[in-house]
Amino acid sequence: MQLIGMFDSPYVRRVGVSLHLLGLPFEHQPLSVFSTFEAFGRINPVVKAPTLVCDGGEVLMDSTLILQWADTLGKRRLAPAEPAALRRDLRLAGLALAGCEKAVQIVYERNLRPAEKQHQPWLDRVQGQLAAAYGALEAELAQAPLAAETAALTHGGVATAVAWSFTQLLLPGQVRAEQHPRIAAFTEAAERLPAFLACPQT
Ligand SMILES: N[C@@H](CCC(=O)N[C@@H](CS)C(=O)NCC(=O)O)C(=O)O
Repeated sequence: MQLIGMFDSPYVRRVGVSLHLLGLPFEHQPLSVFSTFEAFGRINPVVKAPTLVCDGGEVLMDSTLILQWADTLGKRRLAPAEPAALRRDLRLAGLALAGCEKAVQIVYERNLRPAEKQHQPWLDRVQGQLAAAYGALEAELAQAPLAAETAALTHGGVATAVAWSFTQLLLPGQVRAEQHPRIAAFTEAAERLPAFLACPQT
């Protein structure tokens, strides 16, 4: 299978890290949705990263949907089987993905829209949502910590670490590590694991 997209996207990175954890070999094509739009479009005309080209040629997109399928192929699963554990993991993943989405929206607003067309009320709203997502995620980890161990990682843990690393890299100072010590410490440890090292975001 081929994973299309760059690891500077938290969604692409989430899929790459997860494929490593699942022990599923893949070819990585680091095409950009911006600088190589046309080449990307020849593989997936919707130009969404991540895109996964399956061995049979089918083209999947959206990290959560790709991982739903990949989870059926590996020797292990990253989605917990037990309902209460799954519910919590989905809550963590949902908060982390909201963090990704809001961080991406801020980056796009600042980098893609001309300065005179930027709309501060929209930015204020998105920044509030970003803070809410990470505040709730930190509260979840205060209730029950995540283990940064290869065998223990789930979708929620992978999403938490890639979201935090992405947000810190692209929006330094926007969401402060001192106020989110559990997310920061978990991410620092997760980033040292082989699956994360295999998918560097820079
Ligand atoms: N919900 C999607 C979000 C994917 C996404 O927004 N990817 C960005 C790159 S970070 C993208 O494809 N942007 C180009 C575009 O939307 O035109 C997922 O989980 O995969």
